[in-house]
Amino acid sequence: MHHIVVVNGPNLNMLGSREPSIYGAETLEDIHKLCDKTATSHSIKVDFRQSNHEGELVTWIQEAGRAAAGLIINPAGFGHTSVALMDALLSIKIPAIEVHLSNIYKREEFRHHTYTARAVHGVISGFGSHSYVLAIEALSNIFKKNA
Ligand code: CA2
Repeated sequence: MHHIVVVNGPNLNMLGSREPSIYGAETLEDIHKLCDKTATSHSIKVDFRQSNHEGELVTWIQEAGRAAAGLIINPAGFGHTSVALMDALLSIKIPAIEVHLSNIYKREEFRHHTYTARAVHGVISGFGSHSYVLAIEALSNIFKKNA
């Protein structure tokens, strides 16, 4: 069984409480459950995490690089600002996929660029919680190809 880490960045713990028109009505716990269900159907085990602290996110990316088969990251606001998260992602060899709930290219211009996108296999943006489902499926395909 492959083991993946799903890392969620700042403010995503607030999902479901505000801005449902942009981010949907689901809570982060709902997304956690959806990831567990999707991963199980692909024989993948998920370690699902959220932090508001950049350094903690860097540590989790490094740990995933040592211990997991793949990484999914919603860097949230840090994607647009953090060279440190980009460097952490560049330092790991496992496939990593960046996800966003909203379509960042349809929103304010400052959201169109993420540093993290330079360091990941691919980016999935704009499908709400289904972005996470698509990312798990993409990792599953990569694992099968590399088997
Ligand atoms: O669309 C996404 O997933 C984002 O990563 C979400 C980030 C935003 O900064 C990115 O540009 C796109 C924001 C996450 C904060 O979500 C909240 C949800 C409810 C209430 C407050 C914040």
